[in-house]
Amino acid sequence: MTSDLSLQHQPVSDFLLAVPESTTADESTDSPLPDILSAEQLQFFEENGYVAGVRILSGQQVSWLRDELAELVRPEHDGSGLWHEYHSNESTDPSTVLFHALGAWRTRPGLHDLLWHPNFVAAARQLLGGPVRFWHDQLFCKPARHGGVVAWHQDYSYWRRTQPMAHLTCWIGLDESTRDNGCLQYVPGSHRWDLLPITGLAGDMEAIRDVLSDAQWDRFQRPVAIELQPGEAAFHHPLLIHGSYENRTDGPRRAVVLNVVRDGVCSASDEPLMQGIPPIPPGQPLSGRFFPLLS
Ligand SMILES: O=C(O)CCC(=O)C(=O)O
Repeated sequence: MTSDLSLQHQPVSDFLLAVPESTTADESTDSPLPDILSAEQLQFFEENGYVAGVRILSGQQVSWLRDELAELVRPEHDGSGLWHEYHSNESTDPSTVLFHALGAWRTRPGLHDLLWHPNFVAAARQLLGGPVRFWHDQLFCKPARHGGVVAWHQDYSYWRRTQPMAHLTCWIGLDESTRDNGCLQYVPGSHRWDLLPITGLAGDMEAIRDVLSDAQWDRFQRPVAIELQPGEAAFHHPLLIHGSYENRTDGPRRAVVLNVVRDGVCSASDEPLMQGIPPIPPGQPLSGRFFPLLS
């Protein structure tokens, strides 16, 4: 029987031992981890709302996570009671499939230890400008040939129950991600737009159009396709509009997403922040078993 790894706030396996060398390490700051993003990358994030092509995982680590994921997509897997959300197909169209689940770090050692990956934590700390606290993880998998879309959205539309907005998303590919297999697509600069309402995650790709001006919609004619090698990441701002098209290739498109906040972000809700965890009173900072401090 799988034990709940949310009780462990340090690595529990050898997953992190094979850490790839950072090519841009700058050890001149006094932060606990060396910086891995250059000043140019930070400036790019500021202007565009994202930075892509950041190496996080070694080849061995990619294989490790693929193996764990292969177990988790089977609905009857060991640990199936630990998820905050589990959708074998979140798509409204049964002929296209989007596997989407929250809570993987509780169920398998590699997916757990990934939270403490030094490359991830170092980059997140730079982008958030302070200590990094875990918010939640997500798995997004599109099977070969009939993988569904993730509709255009802003992440913070789903996260208003936490304030202030000091959140960050790290999308890590476990396959080569390409235009053909439904890689992430960004609308650069849209992180400067207002917060938009939720218009759906896995149905109509263009549902967001209803809440946009014509000038905003015009920007969707020029999205940027984020093509990545396995183990590379893209980080994005909580207001950046992003989505992804179908997977029409013969291979899967799998990704692990880590969502974090700057330490000090608070609950803004009387309700549980996620299914299966106790509520945190409004105004109280995220902390405790389900929200470990990572740096
Ligand atoms: O994996 C995808 O295609 C979408 C991921 C996403 O929406 C996110 O990381 O916020």
